[in-house]
Amino acid sequence: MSNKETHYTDSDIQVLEGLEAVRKRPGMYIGTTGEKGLHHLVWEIVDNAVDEALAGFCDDIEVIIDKGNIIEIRDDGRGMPTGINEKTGLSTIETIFTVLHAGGKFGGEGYKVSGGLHGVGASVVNALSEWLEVTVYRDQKIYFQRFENGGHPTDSLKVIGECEENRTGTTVRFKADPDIFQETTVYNYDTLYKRLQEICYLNKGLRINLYDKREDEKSDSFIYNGGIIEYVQMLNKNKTPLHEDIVYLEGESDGIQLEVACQYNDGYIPAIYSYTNNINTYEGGTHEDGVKTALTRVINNYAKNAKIIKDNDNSLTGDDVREGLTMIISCKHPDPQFEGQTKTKLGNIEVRKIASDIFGNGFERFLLEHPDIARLIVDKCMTASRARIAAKKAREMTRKSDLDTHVNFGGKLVDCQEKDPTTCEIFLVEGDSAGGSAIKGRDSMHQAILPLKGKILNVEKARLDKALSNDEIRTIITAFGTGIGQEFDIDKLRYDKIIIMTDADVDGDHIRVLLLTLFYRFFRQIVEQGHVYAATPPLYCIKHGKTIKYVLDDDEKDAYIAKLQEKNTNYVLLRMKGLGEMDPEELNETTMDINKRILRRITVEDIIEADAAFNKLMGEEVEPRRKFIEDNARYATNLDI
Ligand code: TSJ
Repeated sequence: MSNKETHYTDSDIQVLEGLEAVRKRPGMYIGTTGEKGLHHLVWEIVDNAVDEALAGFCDDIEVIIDKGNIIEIRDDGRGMPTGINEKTGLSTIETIFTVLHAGGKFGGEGYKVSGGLHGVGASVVNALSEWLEVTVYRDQKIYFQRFENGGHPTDSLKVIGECEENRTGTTVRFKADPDIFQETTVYNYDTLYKRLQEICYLNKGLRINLYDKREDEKSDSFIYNGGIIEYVQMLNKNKTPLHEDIVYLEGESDGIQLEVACQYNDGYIPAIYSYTNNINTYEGGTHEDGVKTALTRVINNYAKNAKIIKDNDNSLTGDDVREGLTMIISCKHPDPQFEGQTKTKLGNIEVRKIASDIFGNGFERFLLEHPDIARLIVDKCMTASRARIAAKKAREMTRKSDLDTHVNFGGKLVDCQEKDPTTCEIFLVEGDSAGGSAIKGRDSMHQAILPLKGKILNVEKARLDKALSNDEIRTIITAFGTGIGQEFDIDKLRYDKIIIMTDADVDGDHIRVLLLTLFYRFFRQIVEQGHVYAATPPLYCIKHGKTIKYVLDDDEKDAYIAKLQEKNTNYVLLRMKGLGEMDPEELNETTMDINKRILRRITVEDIIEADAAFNKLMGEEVEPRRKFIEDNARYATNLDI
């Protein structure tokens, strides 16, 4: 045996040990081996093609879900380098696919602006695949290599044909290993759609085509020449913008790029989304802080210089200037530090000043150059400020009277006997008749009932001070015990669980969304700390013999009945009409009994999504509403929030 061969064998063993480590602990590399981890494989490969596009060498990326849940990703870039890597003695391509963390070192100059959550790359995907094939079109040749069983090459990189001179690019095709992804190897078209669309919004001019070649063939093509400007337009599509022109600012400093697009609408909830290297920095960070600080500073300065606010007036607060603001912040950083619980908070301290300067200077100029828009924005912030001050007064009033006498319960709240909040629950129940049944059917020691009459006021559409003069809302605030705004104190929450109990129909969904909007505005922490739930009343009751089975939806009903039919069991199917029509025992059994009921915990993201979904449904525009209802026909009576 020659030295060379011995050496090759050694490195080969080393290589496979690396990939074996990935297969032993996949979670360390892709987070989970569930559905999320499965899709992570796609992002890792797509990121490489996006990098090639951002380097300016590729226009089109195709993402194909093939029959059998095989993924194929193609780009028309330069084609991966086909030479030999000195360190490993293997081809560069084989190195990238078999050496852990090789991507960065062999990826050429220039920083990667995409980069996956863990930045682990192609070798991890290879390790977790039943098989993977790479084809490179370059120098009029077609190169090919195949790997099997978690990354074992079946042969070295080979030329398998010739191609036209102008044909270049890289294609990667792989099948996720079902031994690793035991939960599922089925890709979700919507998940790919949403993320690929987001990537295209964040990178103007980049085209990504998505194809589904499984049973129901479909395809979509994403390209946004306006980039994040079009992203903001899309987010505000079903809202009423305050001004037509979208504010767009960009700049670069020390290799750090920043882009911001924003537009105010006539609502009150801010929608500010920030990204770094195409990754949603959900927990914010220095880029977001810098921009927010500059926004508050610039608007205050403008308003003072224009003598709209006087020197001794109160300044506008951050909350005042963000009401109804839709904003996308996109930072591209050569060496991002991600922090926070979910590693989605940008930590690089130098970014704060860069972001503040780029946005601040640009936004100041924008206001000076667009005095009409500036006036609208400042007026809106002033209204927010006045409402905040009025609300504070109203709040103080609410607090005083309520704490003393509980008069504002107005006899509506039927409280529980227990005073220890950790074992108490409050049900917010749609309608008096359901409220009546809930009162009779409850566990009066631990369960309080607050019946709500019809639709509560939409706090998204109403001013704060008006919202606070609304009886229903005051009762809710008083019942919770926490106070709101600056007086808010989560430790005073009188119930561990706040349970929204509405019918499984469009009206019920609407009431739930209105309540959630209220919570989002006044009691965000209650939602964030997981105290808010939706009760899930059953849609059907199936009786057979002495058994009574409640089921939540049509799928569950069909499955249950199919089983009964298999066994030739007779049954009676009853559709549960509404909460109001259930007697107290039924209501208790199906929706309230802590041992039998099903509760869904509601998160802040749920609220944002539900709010967007409902805006579409309730919007004036017929087209988006029709499309939304068609797309979601299955959920029309049970919005998934
Ligand atoms: F990494 C990978 F295999 F997963 C992958 C890489 C998957 C896909 C779909 C595309 C790519 C990829 C890599 N597309 N384009 C590139 N480009 C390069 O690797 C490349 C090409 C030429 C040069 C050069 O300096 O000539 C440098 C690089 C990094």
